[in-house]
Amino acid sequence: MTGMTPAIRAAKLREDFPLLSSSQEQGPLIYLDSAATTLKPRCVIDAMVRYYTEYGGSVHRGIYRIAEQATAEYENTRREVASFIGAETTDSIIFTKGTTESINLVAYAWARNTLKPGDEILITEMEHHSNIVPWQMVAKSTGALIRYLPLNSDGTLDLNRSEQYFTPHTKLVAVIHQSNVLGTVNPVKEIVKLAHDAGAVILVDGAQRVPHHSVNVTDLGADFYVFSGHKMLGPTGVGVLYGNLEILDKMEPFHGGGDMIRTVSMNASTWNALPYKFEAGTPPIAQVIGLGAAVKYLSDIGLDRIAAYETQLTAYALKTLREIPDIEIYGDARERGAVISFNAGSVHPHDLSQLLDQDGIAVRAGHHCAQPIMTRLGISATTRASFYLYNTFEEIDLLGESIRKAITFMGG
Ligand code: 7TS
Repeated sequence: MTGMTPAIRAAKLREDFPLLSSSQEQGPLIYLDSAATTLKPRCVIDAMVRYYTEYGGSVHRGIYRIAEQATAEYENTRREVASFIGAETTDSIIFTKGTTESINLVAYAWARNTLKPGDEILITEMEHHSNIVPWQMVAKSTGALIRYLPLNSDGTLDLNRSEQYFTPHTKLVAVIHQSNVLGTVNPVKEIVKLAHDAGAVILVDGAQRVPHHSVNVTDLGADFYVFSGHKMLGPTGVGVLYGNLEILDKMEPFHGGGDMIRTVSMNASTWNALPYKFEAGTPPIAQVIGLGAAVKYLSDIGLDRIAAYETQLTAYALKTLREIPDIEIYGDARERGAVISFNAGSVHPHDLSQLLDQDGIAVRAGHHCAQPIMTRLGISATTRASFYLYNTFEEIDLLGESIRKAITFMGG
């Protein structure tokens, strides 16, 4: 065990998460898959139950008490989110279904209407599929080209020959803030400058960053910043698109329907103001309210304390795993998040994760929706352990023991 003093008391905090005290067949749940989705604290679940049981009306419509309360809580989350990420105005905060939908919104409503044959979309070799596939679809429909910023062998971005990648042809840069496979934290502020100096618009995928580290979108200066509620203690079905007001203002809507219009005649419609222009139809009200509770929970603890604790956990996990013979860990960036991808001897990641599950340990095995990284590493899959504020040093010890057991069981 470690002699370090954790910046937060995970043992106390764990009481807030019902799934951590539920009894599983294999004993207590050791949840090491927060990069996929996080567990939810009681306050988030309660906030959604309260909406459904006490004031479950629709938003922006009814002129009666419960609808007005629903609207107030929904819009309150928008304020909480804006302040959480340092946005200057709530008009720049658009609620979506998640990171994937936020990226698709930009792909459909901005890129498809803007890019021309020969324009370049610059992404990186470490993107999640949701920051690759929408651009491939845009490229197919507009004639734009996709280029990839390469990786160094330590899993960082190779920005040495940036002038070859950021050119007058570059119209859009889309980059992951923190890798969901390697843990690498990219120098996003520097990349925003490179993009803007080249005259390009830049989108940053913050799905793995916002839950773990304070982010200030105003300071970063990216034109679009996207993330998901369910990876930051909130419910599934809600995410955020932060956007530069000038660009959002010029963009056509993504979806047409109720709430996003100002007027509708038989022949034509005009659009509502921001952010409603991009929120067509009845939104995920309970989920947005749940996200508000998650943001409040994280803010009350403090992102700096969470980040400091995760740095300790990750260092301890790296040390624990490196002591196991035949372990290969992918990615060795100096600045990294609480996610570790590895392979253990000749044991297939799927077998390993099944064996770990027998000890109650939940990790993810596979390509983690980032196949280009796997290609770059020359492998087809990894096992991935990812950590969050509720994980403990003891759980990492148990992970280490369970991996050793699995390697022995599988004969190396
Ligand atoms: N971007 C990154 C960096 C991600 O890690 C993920 C999900 C997404 C986008 C997509 O988010 P969604 O909420 O729209 O699905 N990543 C993972 C993962 O690593 N394991 O499962 C999902």
